[in-house]
Amino acid sequence: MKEIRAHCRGRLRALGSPHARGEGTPSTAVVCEARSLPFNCPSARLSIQRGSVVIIAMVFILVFATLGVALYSLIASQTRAAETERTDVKSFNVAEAGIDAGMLSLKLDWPSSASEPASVDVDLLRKALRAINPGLWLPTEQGGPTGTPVDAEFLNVFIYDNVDPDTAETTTVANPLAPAWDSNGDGRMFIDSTANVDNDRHRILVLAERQVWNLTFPASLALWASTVDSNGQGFKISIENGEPPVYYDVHDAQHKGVDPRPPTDVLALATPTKFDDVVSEQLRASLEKIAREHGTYFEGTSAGSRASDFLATAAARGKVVYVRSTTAVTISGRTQIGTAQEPVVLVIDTPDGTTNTWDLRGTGDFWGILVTIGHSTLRGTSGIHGALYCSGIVSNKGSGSCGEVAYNQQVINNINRYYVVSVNLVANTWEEYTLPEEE
Ligand SMILES: [Ca+2]
Repeated sequence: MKEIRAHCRGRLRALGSPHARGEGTPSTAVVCEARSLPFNCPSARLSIQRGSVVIIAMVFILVFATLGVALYSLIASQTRAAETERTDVKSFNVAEAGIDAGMLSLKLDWPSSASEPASVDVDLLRKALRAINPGLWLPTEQGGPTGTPVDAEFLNVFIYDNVDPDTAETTTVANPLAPAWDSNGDGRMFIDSTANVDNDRHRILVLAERQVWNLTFPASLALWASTVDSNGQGFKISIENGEPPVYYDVHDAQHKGVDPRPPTDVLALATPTKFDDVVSEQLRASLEKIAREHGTYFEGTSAGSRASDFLATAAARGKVVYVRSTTAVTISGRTQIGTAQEPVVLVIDTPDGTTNTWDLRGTGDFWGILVTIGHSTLRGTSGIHGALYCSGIVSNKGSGSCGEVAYNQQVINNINRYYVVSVNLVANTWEEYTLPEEE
C-alpha cells in the first residue's frame, strides 16, 4: 500500500501536478488511491482518458450530424420554395407578355367589325419568348418537369368584347364567349392571357381602352386647291355619299378647271379661304405624329415607292400614311387603297415647286383623304372617294374609274372619328390569378 502510494505520488510529481507538488486538494490522490488500488494506476488513467475522448467525439458527431440534417432540410425547402417562386414569376412574366401583345394588336388594328376579329399569334410569341429566354420550360402532359411537352398550353391570349354573349349588353364581367371585336362600339375590350410555364399556371385579365385622335377635317369640303389645271375635260367632282351642299374651293377666278356634277349640288366657296383653314399646322403635325407612332411614316428618296407598296396592303386600311421627301414622289398602284369603313389619310409633304405623280390605275381607287403639303403639283389620274386637299396645284391628266373626286361624307366622318392612337388599360381592371395545376 505504501509502495503503491509512493509510486503514485512519484508519477504525479514527475507530471508536475499541483497536487503532487503539495498544492490544491488531495482529491485526485484520494481517487487515485481508492479506485486504482486493484489495478496498475497509469494504465487505468489512460483508459479513462480514452473513454472521455470517445464520448466527447460521439457527442460532437451527434451534434454536427443533427445540425447537418437540419441545414440540409432547410436548404432543400428553401430551394424548393425558390424554384416554385421562380416558375411562378416566369409564368407571370409570360402571361404579362401576352397582355402586352394583346395591347399591341389592338393598337395596330382596333377590331371595328366582325370580319376582322382581334387576335394574337401565340405560336409566334411562344417561339420568340423561348428563343430569348432559354429557361422557359413547356408544360408537360405528365404535369412534371419532364415528359411530353404541350406547346398549346404555354400561352393563350384571348381578346373579346365587354358584352354579355347572350344579351349583347355591355358588362364588366369577362366572358371569353363574347365576340372578338368591339361589338358595342364603346372602345373597350378584354384581354385575357393565361400562361403555363413548367406546369405553373398564371392568368392576367385586363380591360383595354382605345385612345382616339380627334382629327378635324371639314365635313362638307370635297376639294381644296390653290389652282386646278386640267386637260380640257374639267376636273370632275361628284357626290357619292352626303347631303348637298358640298363645296369645292380653288383659287381660279373662272373655276375653269372644275366640272361639278351635278353643278348645283357642288358649290364653289364664295369667299376664298386659306389652306390653313382646311389643314392647319396643328392637324398636319398630328398626322405626322400618328404616322410616326404607327410606323407608317415614309421619308427619303424611295419614300414614294415604299409608301405605294404599303398602301397596296390590307394593313394600310384605317391608317394615316405620311410621305415626306425633298424630291417629287410617285404614288402608284393597281389595287384599292382603304375602304369606306377604314379610310386612309395620305399626306404627301414635298418642297414647293416639285411635281408629284398620282398614278393609280385599274381598280386602284383611293378611299380616304389625300393631302398635299407645300406648293407642289399633283398630276395624274385620280379616283378619290373622300376628299382632296392640295395646298398647291392639282393637274388633272386622265380620269379614274369613278371620276376624280367622288365626295364621300361617310369617309370623312370615319376619319374624324376612328383614328386609334394608343390603347391603355382601364384603371383598376388588372386582375391576376395563380391557377391550380390541372388534374
Ligand atoms: Ca367594347
